[in-house]
Amino acid sequence: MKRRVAPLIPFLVLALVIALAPVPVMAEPTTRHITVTASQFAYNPPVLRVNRGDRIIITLQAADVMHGFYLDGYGINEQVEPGQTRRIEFVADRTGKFRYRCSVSCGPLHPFMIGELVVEPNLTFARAVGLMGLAVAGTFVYLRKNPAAALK
Ligand SMILES: [Cu+2]
Repeated sequence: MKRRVAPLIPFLVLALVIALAPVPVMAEPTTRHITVTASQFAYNPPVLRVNRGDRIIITLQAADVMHGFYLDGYGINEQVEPGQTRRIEFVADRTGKFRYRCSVSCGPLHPFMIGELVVEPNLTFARAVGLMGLAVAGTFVYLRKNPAAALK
């Protein structure tokens, strides 16, 4: 019995490591309400950090003149007049860095009006995939070393 279980020990140790590794960010998908203020010639905040799978609700407002919000990779292009707000809603389903830029010619430095959306991978999901892969590999190794077990 002892000898049969021995080849599984490395898998058990790895599984523990994956399951217990500290998570640097909250990985549960949530709804995030973010207010983005556009003014000549920047966005506040300039960088939005979210997790993959999050539902993002941006309230866009313009502080001075009319501005736009064009988000690369997500096909979002909205405009907002000063004094008004524009609601932008999407699910951050792609990991990576995406620029958002002004799509309304708002002044001489308009081309430099750029912000960045950072979508971090969902670590809970990565962890689940890792554990599943380990379980499959462990079963495979166990059955290779103990062909009799497969017949029982
Ligand atoms: Cu602008």
